[in-house]
Amino acid sequence: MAVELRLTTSKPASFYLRAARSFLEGVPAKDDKAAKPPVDTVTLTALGNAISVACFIGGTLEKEGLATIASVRTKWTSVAGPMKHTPNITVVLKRKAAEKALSGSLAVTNESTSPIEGQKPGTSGLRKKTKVFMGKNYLENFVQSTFDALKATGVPVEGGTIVIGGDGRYFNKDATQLIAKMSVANGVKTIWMGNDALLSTPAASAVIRTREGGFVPFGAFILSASHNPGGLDEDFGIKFNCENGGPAPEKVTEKIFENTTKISEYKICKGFPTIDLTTKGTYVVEGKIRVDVFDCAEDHVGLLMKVFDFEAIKKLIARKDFSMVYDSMNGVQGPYARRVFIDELGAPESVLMNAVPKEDFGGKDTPSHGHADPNLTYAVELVQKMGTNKTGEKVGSGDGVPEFGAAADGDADRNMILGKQWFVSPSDSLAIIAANAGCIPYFKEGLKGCARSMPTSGALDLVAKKKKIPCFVVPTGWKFFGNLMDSGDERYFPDSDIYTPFLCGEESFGTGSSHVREKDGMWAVLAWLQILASKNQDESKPLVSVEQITKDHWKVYGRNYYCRYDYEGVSSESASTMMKNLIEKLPTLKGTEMKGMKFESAENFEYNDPVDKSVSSNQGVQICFTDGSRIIFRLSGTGSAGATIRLYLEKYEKPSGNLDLSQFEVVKPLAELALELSDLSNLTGRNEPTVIT
Ligand code: VG1
Ligand code: CO
Repeated sequence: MAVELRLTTSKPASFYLRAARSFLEGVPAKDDKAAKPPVDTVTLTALGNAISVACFIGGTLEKEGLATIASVRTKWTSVAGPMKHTPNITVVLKRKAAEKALSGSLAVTNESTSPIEGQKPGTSGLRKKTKVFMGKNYLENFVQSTFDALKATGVPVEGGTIVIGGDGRYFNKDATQLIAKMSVANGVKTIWMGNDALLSTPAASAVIRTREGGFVPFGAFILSASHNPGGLDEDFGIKFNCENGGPAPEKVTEKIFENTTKISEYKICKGFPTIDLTTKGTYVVEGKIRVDVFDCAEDHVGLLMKVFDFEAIKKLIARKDFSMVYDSMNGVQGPYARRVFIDELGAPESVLMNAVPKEDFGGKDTPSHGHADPNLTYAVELVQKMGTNKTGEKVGSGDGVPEFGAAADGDADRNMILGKQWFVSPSDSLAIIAANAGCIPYFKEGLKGCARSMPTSGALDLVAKKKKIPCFVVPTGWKFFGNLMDSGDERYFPDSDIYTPFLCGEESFGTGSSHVREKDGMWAVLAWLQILASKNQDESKPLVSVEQITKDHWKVYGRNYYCRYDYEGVSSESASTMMKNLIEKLPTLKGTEMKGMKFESAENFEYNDPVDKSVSSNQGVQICFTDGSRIIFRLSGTGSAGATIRLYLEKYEKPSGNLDLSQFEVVKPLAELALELSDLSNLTGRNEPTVIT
């Protein structure tokens, strides 16, 4: 456990000393109060005159032998008032009794290696078959190439702190230990790891941004292939997140890739001990390298408790007419779900489904076939429980069906939202959260900006327009939201306009905000629960359901009927040919007609980042029609073999129009047009998509 104590001059130093001491020693049970276990890390932060208090407490507790001062950092922070800036100190204390001395050798060896083809990171890191990753030097080459790229761009790797963790899939633990050995060889002094080598993607981001006062690590290696099945014969992946907690931007991933094509040696401390990840605490290796193993959920859940009003959500959950289930799909989310729903919100155990992380996410014999992918196709168990079929239509009478259901993917950055016999499409979910943002404490001053990926439906744009806030359209992949969320931040873009607090999302079941720099599956679920809580404060009135909230939204904004077809496992050659032909055709389309539909525009999407002015081209083919409909083609960047073509279809219906049709039926004519235009079936040999979401 870790806690932060914010020291002020309004209370005497002795008060804080007692508080710090009782955290480090723990408190025995007394009367009806349960015992509090000791806390391993106490972070003291102080401004101005309180700085001396922090030094006094740190010094005293170290002298007493209760704690070690692990680090002292000073910086200038901006404050309101005439001073504008004030000095700030962060003193990190580690409980002495939780420190374990470990021996080993810190000798560095340079192992020779040679480039391995195909190490180009995709939409979200590098993903390949697990056996490929386990092959000689594969992981080593990528990790060393990353360190080299960081060092070349001035990132303080030497003496720095790194975070390592993953989604718990097969090879996660071994990879974590290997990266630890390589990190030390590359000059890292402190390693932070979640227990059992677990860290969800949003949690890794939260650890970077908040642990020990925030922004201590220079980055994180996250071991995940997201929802791709795990196992020896399935997929593995790795991505690097930077010191802002967000996925490495293209300029970094390009440098990493370039390094992988030239690498000749990697550094490793072969004698660095294997760390026991099952026991939380601090390991001090040879008196020099600190390894902190901490509860994977504590930082993330701590942050979420500041973003949301947990008390209000607790009341909703306690309502007799409210019930919910949450499917962690045997990915990394289980421990987080337990902490949030059971420990903090007081929900019954029955809320949790598949809450034990497994190396194969349950494997082939489970209803999801090991695809920890929260959508109508793969989250079979949850979808059944919620009384719908895989096209989101109502099945059965609805008796006994919970009011709310949700799921996460393998690395817990995705979410699916369901009501009783009701599916909320991710694009709608994003728009509905935007429309109701005011009930979330983090947004109470109002949203300053929002964004969606290009293929995500335009439902968000309609809300932004009404609220008069900027709405950006970025390429697919969370890394493109990063600069917008760092806008106006003194560390990165002090002179840009400020768009935070910021809300963003993708059609691919990803939603999040500027509280971290990753999409956040738990955040989206809590956002929905907060909305439900705010609409259901009076227990004597009937429950306002998820279905009702969605329909009310459509009545105001209209409905963006939306659907995505995936053609998985097609040959890379045929997929590129199709895209190439399509791109060539684009300039001839505007103003012409096909199947009674008139082309309004046709482009190969290019993004001009408004914050750092970088340009990303070739981000998908977007074709718009005069009636407001859209079709988009792009190639997936997350597969581990072959190619996946994604076809996105959208048709807008005004508030006065028919809002109650099936989205899958409404977009069918658009799909037919798209298939004819692209000649997809002839070129790839595919008539039907493999997955429809
Ligand atoms: C897919 C989604 C994209 C998402 C990415 C990573 O990418 O379409 O929206 O950001 O996965 O999500 P692609 O290139 O396959 O379309 V995750 O949860 O897989 O890390
Ligand atoms: Co994911």
